[in-house]
Amino acid sequence: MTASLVLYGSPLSPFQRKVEAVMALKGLDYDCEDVNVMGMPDWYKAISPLGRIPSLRDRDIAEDGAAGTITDSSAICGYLEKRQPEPSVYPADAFDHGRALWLEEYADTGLAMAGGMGVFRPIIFNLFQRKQPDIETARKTWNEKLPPLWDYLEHYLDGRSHFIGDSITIADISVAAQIAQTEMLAGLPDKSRWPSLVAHFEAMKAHDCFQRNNAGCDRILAKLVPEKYDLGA
Ligand SMILES: N[C@@H](CCC(=O)N[C@@H](CS)C(=O)NCC(=O)O)C(=O)O
Repeated sequence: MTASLVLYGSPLSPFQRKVEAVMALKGLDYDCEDVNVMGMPDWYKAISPLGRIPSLRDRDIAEDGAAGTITDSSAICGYLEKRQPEPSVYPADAFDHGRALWLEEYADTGLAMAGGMGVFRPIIFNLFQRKQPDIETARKTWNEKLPPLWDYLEHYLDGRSHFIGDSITIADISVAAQIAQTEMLAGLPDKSRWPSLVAHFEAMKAHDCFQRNNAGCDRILAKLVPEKYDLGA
């Protein structure tokens, strides 16, 4: 039986990971359809004019074409929250809501630019093209660009299990979705320097809401990256 919701993208996208976690947390069933980011088909460009994954289709709205679709992980998660309000992933308190949106943005831009463009792409995109992984760029990013980003999150958490309140919000999901992007290739930041962040990520990665995406990534990476890279200085 087909699900009402279809996610177009790839499990390896941290933005798809974020959306999958929100859908899983809300108990929403969904189908996945892969879209190749290195050669996007025209039918997909019509849905995502900026040429990005993921996009969501709600088959209850429309079965084909651009109708019934929403692109951009933040827009999709905002839609899902209205479509299936419980459990909520956005805090009810106005100020906390704003803070959650900020951390989502911090993850989607700060962590994504450094970890995605500076570690994930130089390794994986090269491997997909049967080239040597660009370890020098990845190592420089890991040692110079990522530590200040992790520092901010470590201070924000300050020993707590969640970024805001005591249940999972879009902030926890967005940060973990991006940390996963580097963890799958190079492991975790040093636990002695970033203990709260590492504990937070380990708990989030083990949570039910990430399991389907974890399995999807493992399937793709099993042959491509049999061992993690050591990017430490
Ligand atoms: N703001 C977008 C960002 C999505 C994004 O950058 N996706 C990447 C893959 S992880 C992509 O589609 N890149 C294609 C490209 O840059 O050509 C979101 O939240 O969904």
